Amino acid sequence: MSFRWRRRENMSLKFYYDLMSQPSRALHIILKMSGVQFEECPVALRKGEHYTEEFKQNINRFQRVPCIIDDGFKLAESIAVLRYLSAKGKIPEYLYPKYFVEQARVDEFLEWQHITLRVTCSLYFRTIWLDPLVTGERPVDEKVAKIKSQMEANLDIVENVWLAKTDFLTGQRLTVADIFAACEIEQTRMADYDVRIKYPKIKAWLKRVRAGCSPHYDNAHHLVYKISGTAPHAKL
Ligand SMILES: N[C@@H](CCC(=O)N[C@@H](CS)C(=O)NCC(=O)O)C(=O)O
Repeated sequence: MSFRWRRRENMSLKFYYDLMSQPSRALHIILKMSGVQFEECPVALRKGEHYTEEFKQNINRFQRVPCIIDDGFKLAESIAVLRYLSAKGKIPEYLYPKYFVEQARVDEFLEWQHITLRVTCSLYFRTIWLDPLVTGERPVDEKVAKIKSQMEANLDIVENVWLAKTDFLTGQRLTVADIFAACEIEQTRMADYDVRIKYPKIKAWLKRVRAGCSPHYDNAHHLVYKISGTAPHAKL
């Protein structure tokens, strides 16, 4: 195992992440807000560090981030990590409720977002920003239009359903649902998409989420802000 990932063997929770990854940022913010002691193990996806045999064998067999190793227990999938840490009493109840009815509402969002908001926002980001960077080729206009409309169909649902009556996605208080969603939506900044223009409720909600997670939100997003050329306050 590389020296970088072996620095502090005595720290029982190791968190592997890349701040360019949406679920990595969400978990990073949640861990910081929860006051969990953990070893920071950054993984540079752009350098392919997750494709090494070492990463596959010793860290995550799926070769993705985020993931953790807790006292030798390896776990991938951001939502599984969240639930595991919550079951261990590491996540405060206000972020991930323990009462089953309230928890079910947050879970409803976490289950909904995977193949809706997450898939379409990340596809937009990949098509407009990542793929052209890798291939040197401009995306086809028709493809961009289609992907944008698929993404906006889900942003419409966030605006008109999840945020229809409440300040946050699952009620009047910030939970992990808001943090996961905001990190997905922020990713589109790097592809020059400004969600705030068309979606006033999302715009106001993002402001609330950022304030509620301060200073961890900006710390986790510093790369996103830098790449997108928008200062954290820009257009907010
Ligand atoms: N469902 C997973 C998604 C993990 C995922 O897609 N991670 C991406 C970064 S956002 C990754 O590691 N990609 C590396 C690759 O596909 O090569 C989760 O929520 O943790």
